[in-house]
Amino acid sequence: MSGDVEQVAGWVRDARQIALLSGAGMSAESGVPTFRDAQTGLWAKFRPEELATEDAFRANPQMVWDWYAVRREMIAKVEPNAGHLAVAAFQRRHPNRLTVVTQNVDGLHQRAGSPGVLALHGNIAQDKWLDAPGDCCTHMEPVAGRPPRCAKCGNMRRPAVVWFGEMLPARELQAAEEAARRCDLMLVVGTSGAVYPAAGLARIARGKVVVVNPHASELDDAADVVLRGTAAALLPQLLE
Ligand code: BJW
Repeated sequence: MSGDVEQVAGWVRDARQIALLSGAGMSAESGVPTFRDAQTGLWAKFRPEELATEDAFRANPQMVWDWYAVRREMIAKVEPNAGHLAVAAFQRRHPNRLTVVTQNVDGLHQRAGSPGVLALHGNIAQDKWLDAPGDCCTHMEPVAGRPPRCAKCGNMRRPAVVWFGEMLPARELQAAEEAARRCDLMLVVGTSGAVYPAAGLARIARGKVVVVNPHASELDDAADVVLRGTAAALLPQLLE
C-alpha cells in the first residue's frame, strides 16, 4: 500500500461520518462508459450537454431515446464492481457511518446493497411524462423502439433522469448537502467534477476531501489528497 493510501485508510478508520460522492468512473470497471472519456457511438459525436437536455429530446426524440435505449440495455447486463461492493460491505459493517451520494443513474450502488443511496441525477431504468399528464394520458401507445406516447394527446414518455437546466430532486440534494456539511471525510470517486450542483458538494465538505481518479479532475484543487488509481482497485484498500 502506498503511503497516501495508508494515510487515507487511517482517516477512514477515524472518521465518524463519511460521504462518498461518485461519478461515472465508479462504474467504468463494470463496463459502463463514462461521459467525457468515451470515444464510441453517440458519445463520440455529441457532448452530453447536447444530448442530455429537454430541448434535444423535443427536437429529436428518437435519437435521444435510442441513446438511452442503448445505455439501458448495456446497464442491465453489467454487475457492480469491487468498488461498489467494498462500499456496501463497509456500510454493512458500520451502519450509518457512510452516505453514498451518486451522480450515476445506473443503480449499481443500490444493486451492490448500499442502503439509502442519494441518486442526484435520477434512474435510467424508469420513465416519466415529458409534459404534465392530462386525464387522457392513461392510454399509452407503445411502439417498439419508439418513445411511448399518449394515444390521444401525443405526450411522450422520457427517461426519469435529470437533464441540463433541470432541478435536481430537492430531497436528495438537501440530504446530500447535509451529508457534506457534517462529514469528517469525503471520498470523491470517479467524477470529472464538471457538473454542478453535484461537484459543489466537494467544496462545501466540512471534513477532509480525498479524490480517487486515475486522471486529473476539476476537483483536484479541492482535495487534501489525490489518489491516482481506479475505484475498483483503491476502494477495497481504503474501506478495509
Ligand atoms: C475513473 C475510472 C475508474 C475513469 N475509477 N475514476 C455552476 C457553474 C456553471 C454551470 C452550472 C452551475 N450550476 C449549474 C450549472 C448548469 C449545469 C452544469 O453543471 N453545467 C456544466 C456543464 C458547466 N447544471 C445543471 O443544469 C444541473 N441542474 C441545475 O443546476 O438546476 C438548477 C437550475 C435549473 C434551471 C436553470 C438554472 C439552474 C443539472 C445537471 C444534470 C446532469 N445530467 C447528466 C445526465 C444524466 C442523465 C444521463 O445519464 O443521461 O448527468 S450529464 C452527465 O454528467 C451525467 C453525470 O452524472 C454528470 C457528471 O459526469 P461524471 O459522472 O463526472 O462523468 P465524467 O465522464 O465527466 O467523468 C468521469 C470521471 O471518471 C473522469 O474524471 C475519469 O478520469 C474518471 N474515471 N475511469 C475512477 N476506473
